[in-house]
Amino acid sequence: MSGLAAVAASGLAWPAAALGAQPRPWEMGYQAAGSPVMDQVESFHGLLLVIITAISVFVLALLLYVMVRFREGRNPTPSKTSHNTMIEVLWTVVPIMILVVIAIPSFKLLYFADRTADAGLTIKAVGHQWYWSYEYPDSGNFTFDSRVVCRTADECTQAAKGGVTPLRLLDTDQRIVVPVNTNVRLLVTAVDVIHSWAIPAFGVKLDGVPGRLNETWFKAEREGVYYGQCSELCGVDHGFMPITVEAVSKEKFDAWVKMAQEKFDKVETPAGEPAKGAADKEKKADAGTTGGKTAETTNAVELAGRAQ
Ligand SMILES: [Cu+2]
Repeated sequence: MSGLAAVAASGLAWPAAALGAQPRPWEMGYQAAGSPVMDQVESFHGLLLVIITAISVFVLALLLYVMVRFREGRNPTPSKTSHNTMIEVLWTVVPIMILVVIAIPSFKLLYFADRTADAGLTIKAVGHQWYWSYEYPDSGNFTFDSRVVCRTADECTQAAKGGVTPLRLLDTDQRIVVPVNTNVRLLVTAVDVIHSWAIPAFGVKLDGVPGRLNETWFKAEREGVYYGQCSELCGVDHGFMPITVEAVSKEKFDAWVKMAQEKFDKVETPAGEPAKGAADKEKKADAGTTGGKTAETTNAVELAGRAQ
């Protein structure tokens, strides 16, 4: 594939997510972190795991000791003691100290994940029943829809391109493309019901609430494809509105933006009135005319899926 063709295909084809992150069968831990927030989520998780394990082992040991040492056979006349100042102070102060130890990194992480001061790019994600649309307000203000490619193993096999089969329920017909190692400000909203934009490897899970604009950020630390799904029950096709982010080099991203500015529609609706534009889009989508080729093929896939 020539360089230019590779650029044109970015966000469209489905090569394996070599360096990105995707769920794997029987995975027990997290997907490999791909953003600084997720790095911190992981280390916070590590701290909590140590604390809760220590507490559980300590309580279990106490229980076992009491069951053996103070059983009726060994301790026929129980003590009538009802107060012990020392131990009461201890079981008040020690848990407070544990909570403080947890609270400090917890609040640090909350504020760290909340927003970034220096964003190199802004993306707005809009949840719809049942797909996501995206806007790039500071890259030419274009917008596109992103729909699930295949719902069943058969559909995925049929949708294979160049010997690569798209991931079931995870790949989209149009990926979000971002430059690698760049802070991306992510704005999330919705037009109908509450959705939630989530990419596990970025440590991002943010509700899209109609009439509100929520903010968070991520920085893809390596090139590749990152997968996520809508994470708020939003209706019958909740499980069929995946999120796919492709992180590419800055040069590739600039070339993609140029292509995207020509290919995709401009955002027409003024800020603060997402519902109207979305309603028009829905009508167009029903007629099978939105967004040219990709929307048509996906609509066909969607209809096939519904018919089952
Ligand atoms: Cu949803």
